[in-house]
Amino acid sequence: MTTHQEDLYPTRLSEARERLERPHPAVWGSAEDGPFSQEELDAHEARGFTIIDEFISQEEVDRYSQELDRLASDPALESDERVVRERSTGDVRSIFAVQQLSELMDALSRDERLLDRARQIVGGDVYLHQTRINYMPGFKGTGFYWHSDFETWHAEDGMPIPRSVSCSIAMTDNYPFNGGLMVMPGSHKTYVSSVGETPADNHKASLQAQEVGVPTEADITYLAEKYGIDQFTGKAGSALWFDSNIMHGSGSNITPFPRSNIFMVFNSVENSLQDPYAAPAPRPEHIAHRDFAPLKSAV
Ligand code: 6CS
Ligand code: FE
Repeated sequence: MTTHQEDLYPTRLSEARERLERPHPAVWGSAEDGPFSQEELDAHEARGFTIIDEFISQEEVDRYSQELDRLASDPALESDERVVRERSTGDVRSIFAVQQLSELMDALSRDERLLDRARQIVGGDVYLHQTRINYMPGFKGTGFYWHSDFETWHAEDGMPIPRSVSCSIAMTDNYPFNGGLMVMPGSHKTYVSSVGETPADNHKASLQAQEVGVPTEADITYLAEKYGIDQFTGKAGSALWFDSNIMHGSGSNITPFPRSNIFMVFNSVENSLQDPYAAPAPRPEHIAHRDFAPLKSAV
């Protein structure tokens, strides 16, 4: 485990500090490096996210949805640490490290439609930092309070800088009313430190409901007034590519319509995890992968 040269993104502090204008870009590659055009890359740099409709086919949606159902009902995973359950119902909330549990998910993580875009955005080779299926079941699926993924990955996993990108593929239709993801377009350019130490084993609580590392209401108000709030809606099969530091969250889902997605995080091999910057110990491997070998395309 390597130690830190410097901490450009301090957080989990004993007292509040000024919001920080991010010194790093969101986009590290250029139009020649992959399928995104220069206009698309420029828009991603400005907004911090990119939506691609019909990213995968309906046939793939059907096939992956069956796989999600299989994983969620597999008795062998009943008490597996990769399965996170809803506090109120015990329903499956998320499953982590899905590429370890499913050949279909492993192949998807290496699909060139994902790898080429991830490499283009982070500039060069990538490895999987995290994969997750969020089930957001109907009626009682609970949401995710406002947060920056990078703030957690920096503090608890030791990710040095925000040089990683997430791809969230909708497995069900994302309506405005069934717990769809909200993002603040452009907020990835501002880094918000949080106050409060990270407790030991924080992930055991945070993956059900994050409380440590979330921004203050004043910070959320500032960002919402500065950047606005966009709601990601889209048909099953659409993809949301988003920067690791964009402020996002989702409401709970009381409708009958689940809002499930497959979530894959690609980190630059030049940004591999060090010691946590603000936690007593690194999170377990199934949440923050530490195999930094470049991800190879599925042949
Ligand atoms: O802690 C994490 O790594 C996870 N937490 C949230 C709410 N989003 C990113 C990631 O899946
Ligand atoms: Fe998140």
